Amino acid sequence: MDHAADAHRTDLMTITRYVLNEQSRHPESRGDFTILLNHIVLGCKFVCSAVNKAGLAKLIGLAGETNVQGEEQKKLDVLSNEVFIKALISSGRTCILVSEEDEEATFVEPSKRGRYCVVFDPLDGSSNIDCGVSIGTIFGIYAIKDDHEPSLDDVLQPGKNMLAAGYCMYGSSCTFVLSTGNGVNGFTLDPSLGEFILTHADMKIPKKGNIYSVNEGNAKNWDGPTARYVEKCKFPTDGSSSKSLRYIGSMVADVHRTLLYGGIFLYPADKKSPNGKLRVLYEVFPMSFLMEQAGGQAFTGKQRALDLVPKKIHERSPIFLGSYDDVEEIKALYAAVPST
Ligand code: AFP
Repeated sequence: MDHAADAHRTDLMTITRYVLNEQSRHPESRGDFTILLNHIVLGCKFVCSAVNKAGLAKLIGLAGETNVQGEEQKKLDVLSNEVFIKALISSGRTCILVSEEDEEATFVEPSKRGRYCVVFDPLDGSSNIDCGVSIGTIFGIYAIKDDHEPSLDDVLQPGKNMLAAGYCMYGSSCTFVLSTGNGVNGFTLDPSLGEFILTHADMKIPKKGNIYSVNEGNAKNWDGPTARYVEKCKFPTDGSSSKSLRYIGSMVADVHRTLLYGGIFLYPADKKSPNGKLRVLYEVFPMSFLMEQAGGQAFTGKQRALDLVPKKIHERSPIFLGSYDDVEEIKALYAAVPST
């Protein structure tokens, strides 16, 4: 009997234990971050359970529909948003919340305030819910600058100032990927325990990949560098093999695959959407933070994505992220174009 392997299987590193271990490296820490993260994890467990039984519970459908009891049914993304907002406020550790679902930021009332700002998309990829494709929650965490009245400036900060970022993917298993600025770790929900267990320690993205991921239906509106890059993926001129195309249309799933297998994910600007589609605060920044922490890169077409300073909470930006070498190639193509 392999007692060493057995001990490994019985010594479970839960996400809470992992964050507590991290906390012990900061003697000044009071455990606030651990508490906040526990509330985010709770929200993810709720959404995971709701996504799993969505068909059964008739959660899928238009907001405002009524069920047989005459109660208003909520769309899964609306419901997820409510769960996260309530979980985050009740943590007592947040002061500003920015959600994809809410036009305005939520300022937590003074009696329940803490020092963290959370930017999040409670259920990204929701147009995929009805066909059972993987969807996810994305979040980023900032701390307020000093002891002052919180203001929007506390969240309109470059992504490099985030303290932590992550996502939870509701797929064939429920996977929580987290970085607190010290590498990237992946945890998988063990439904029998109700706990996220460390399954992907110190994730590193391959330096170069052979997959590109983009909505090619937008090709007629792309700019020159994006069009040239995708052409090179399909018809390489340096003797290398063509890359494979994989595109789910659900950012969490596309980025998760990119992180594990390598390659590049692109949501570029185009003639119809000069700023691309994806939102800076709760899509571009958290995913760029994770990519950099895993050894990859994230680029907007003009600059390092994490250097961007958003002016509005729902601002959009083009994004190219993934394996270091693949992003380097697209950077070179943009650098070759004289700026206008
Ligand atoms: P939905 O939430 O409307 O499904 O949008 C998902 C998303 O924001 C992101 O998860 C995808 O990467 C991207 O949009 C897909 O956009 P296209 O449908 O334009 O390819």
